[in-house]
Amino acid sequence: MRIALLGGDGYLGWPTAMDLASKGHDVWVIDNYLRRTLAIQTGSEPLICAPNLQLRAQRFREETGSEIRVHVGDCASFEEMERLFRESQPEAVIHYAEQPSAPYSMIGRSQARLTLQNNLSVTFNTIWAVLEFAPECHIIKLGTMGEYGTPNIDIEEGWIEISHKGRSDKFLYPRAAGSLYHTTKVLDTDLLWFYARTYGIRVTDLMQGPVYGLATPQSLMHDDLLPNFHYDDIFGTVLNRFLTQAVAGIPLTIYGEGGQTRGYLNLLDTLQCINLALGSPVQRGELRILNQFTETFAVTELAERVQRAAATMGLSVGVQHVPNPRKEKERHYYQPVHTGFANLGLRPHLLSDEALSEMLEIVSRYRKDIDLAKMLPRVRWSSTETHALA
Ligand code: USQ
Repeated sequence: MRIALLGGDGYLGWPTAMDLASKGHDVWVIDNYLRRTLAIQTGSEPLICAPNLQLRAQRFREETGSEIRVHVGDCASFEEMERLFRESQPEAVIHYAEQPSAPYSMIGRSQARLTLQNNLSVTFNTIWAVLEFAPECHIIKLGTMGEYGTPNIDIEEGWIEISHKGRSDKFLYPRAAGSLYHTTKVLDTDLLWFYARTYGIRVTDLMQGPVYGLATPQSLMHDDLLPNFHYDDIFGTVLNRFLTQAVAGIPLTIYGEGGQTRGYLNLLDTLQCINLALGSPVQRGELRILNQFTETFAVTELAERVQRAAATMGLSVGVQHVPNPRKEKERHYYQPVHTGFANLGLRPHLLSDEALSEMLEIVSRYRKDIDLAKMLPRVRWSSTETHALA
């Protein structure tokens, strides 16, 4: 297939580009390095500093003989999207090109505005580029499990039947996001649903949980091909942070009680899910929503797993309960359905001790680059207080 991949420099974007190109697809990536810029501005540089996209694509070609076409450009500019779509004539577009950090979106007004404008503009431009230049194109959009929040009832897969005063209808499952970043994903879903039901675009919206891991068949070929790996409080996701903290020998930073439960998945399963979504395009006018995770864990359970795996490598790791900087429930019911991908054939890579040890070993290679100043949370979910970072 001809595939346009928006946000191809990211933690998920680059491994996805390599995976699809290795499978013989024609892959065009576009990225404006927004996350790299924001990471520098907030002192949140990744542990593994990846070369730029051209150099990565060149290294990938040397290692595999496969091509990834690179555009450095901003998807929030419609002209850039028009150029990409005219050139690539995509049969599918994978939209990852968003400001991805909940803490970043909560620093202050300008960060909130950037998150809102960037994320909504890119989704809007994706929709219009499809309408104008590739109307049959399947949009595969990265949403988040965080759109649903943590309701006290089971979370369905995108939609819910509601009976009310003797009548019933099907609606988008209620959303209650916990950060401005997550709220932009809720707004994206509403935009996509409007354009699907009104203009007949085809959309798969992926409600993904926090992702962990580094190793894919291509990323292991050369250190230049590893994904960006963040462990800081702003761009690092919780398990990647715990792995790095374990290697650095500092206690794992559990926010509050640690009963916060989320649906997690291995980077390898993100790749599988994208392939499954690509291989099962939806009808014109359909918005398919798939819950994309393989297992649920409370933060305390993740910490215990990391401690256990670290112990097998001779690392003795403690935990610290730091005051929770976020507004979120620390003990709650959490029962999300996730049968959609299982029915499409997903074979999960579960969080085994072996998987954790492999990740710990890769992170250990970069131990000397770990900056302990990046461990404690700097952004609080608090009213209009001015943050040092703002
Ligand atoms: N947490 C800790 N200690 C830490 C870091 C986080 O206890 O050192 C807790 C958080 O309070 C939260 C949970 O771990 O309850 C998950 O936090 P996270 O930073 O791993 O994930 P989150 O901010 O929700 O965002 C990440 C990605 C985002 C994606 C989302 C999926 O950055 O792009 O959309 O995971 S989900 O969480 O399902 O919404």
